[in-house]
Amino acid sequence: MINEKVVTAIGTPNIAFIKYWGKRDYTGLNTPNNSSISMTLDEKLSTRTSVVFSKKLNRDMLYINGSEEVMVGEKIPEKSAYLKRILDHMRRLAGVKENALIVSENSFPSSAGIASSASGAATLVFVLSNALQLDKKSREMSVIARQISGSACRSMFGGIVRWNKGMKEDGSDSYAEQAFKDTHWPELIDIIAIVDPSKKRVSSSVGHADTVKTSVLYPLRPKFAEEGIVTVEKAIAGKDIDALSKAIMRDSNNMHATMLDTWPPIMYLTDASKDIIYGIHELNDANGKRIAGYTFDAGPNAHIITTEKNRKKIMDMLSGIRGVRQTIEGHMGTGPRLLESKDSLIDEKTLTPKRVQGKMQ
Ligand code: 2P0
Repeated sequence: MINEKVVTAIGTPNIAFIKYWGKRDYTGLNTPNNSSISMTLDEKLSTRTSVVFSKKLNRDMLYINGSEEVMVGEKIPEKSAYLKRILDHMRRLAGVKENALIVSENSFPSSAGIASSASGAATLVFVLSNALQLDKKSREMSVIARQISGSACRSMFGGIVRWNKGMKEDGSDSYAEQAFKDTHWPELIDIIAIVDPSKKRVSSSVGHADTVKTSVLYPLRPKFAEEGIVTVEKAIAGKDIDALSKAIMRDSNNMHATMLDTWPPIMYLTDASKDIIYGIHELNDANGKRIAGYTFDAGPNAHIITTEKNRKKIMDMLSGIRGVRQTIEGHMGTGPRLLESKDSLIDEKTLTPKRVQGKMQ
């Protein structure tokens, strides 16, 4: 029997230092062609999710940022279909039959253009696992989160997280694990420079597939990425920002090169992104050693990885670049955690979201 209590959790995004681009499987397993490694960010950007399972609910209901997502019927959108599949899977594991009300909110500034899928999926799996009393180890939860969105598996842990690609066809050995605690290198920061908040032209899911299918450069990438992980782990162990910066810049450039080599080409970087790339190289040259590195996901916004003592130099450089609209400073995060009932997004008496369409309370 499920206890009909509302459970609430908070989770955060991550920024990959060595990136995931290209899958072995396109049936929803999201098994990657290479391992990846990332830094989980702190709660400045976060997802808060509440869930309740109850006999009183006559269907599953999911609200994201104040609006209801379609969870039933044939017209169910692809994203909701995945969520529904994961919900059903976790309910089966727990032997629970009751319907669920799930309410999720992102704290991301709507103008930020920062993907929230990893944060959202990781928080969802974490909160469901707790509400269903599944007593899952984070590693097992990462395997589930991976199936909603690959990069989400890395947000199941805090600190520096490695997602091992695994070998098995069923994906059971493709899990994330913590490589370094969040306390290992607290001075390491991610200055996010927003240059374009609009929705990307090519979705990651389509991009992953098209690059693997058509890029002649792509076959070189998995080995390069695996070597990059060794270099990144060594640099982080030694708190070596010079070596870390080089490894992440080369990996980002390598991934974006395979994107450009995709047919038809995928181009996420804009002129402002390129100005930041040149700006970082000039700054590093002027310092006689690397003090920062850039990395770009499937979009034009820059993540500049540096240490706190170099913050001002980076900010001064960014202030000279037209097209930088906003900067957000991210620190190392601790991974998802439960919140108290006062932070719940669900009214326990009426089993309804505390608000629909509007601002987070
Ligand atoms: C990453 N990205 O490692 C890389 C870098 C974008 C570039 O993971 O299809 O949204 O849901 O598994 O996780 C974006 O891809 O793709 C991504 P799906 P996902 O962070």
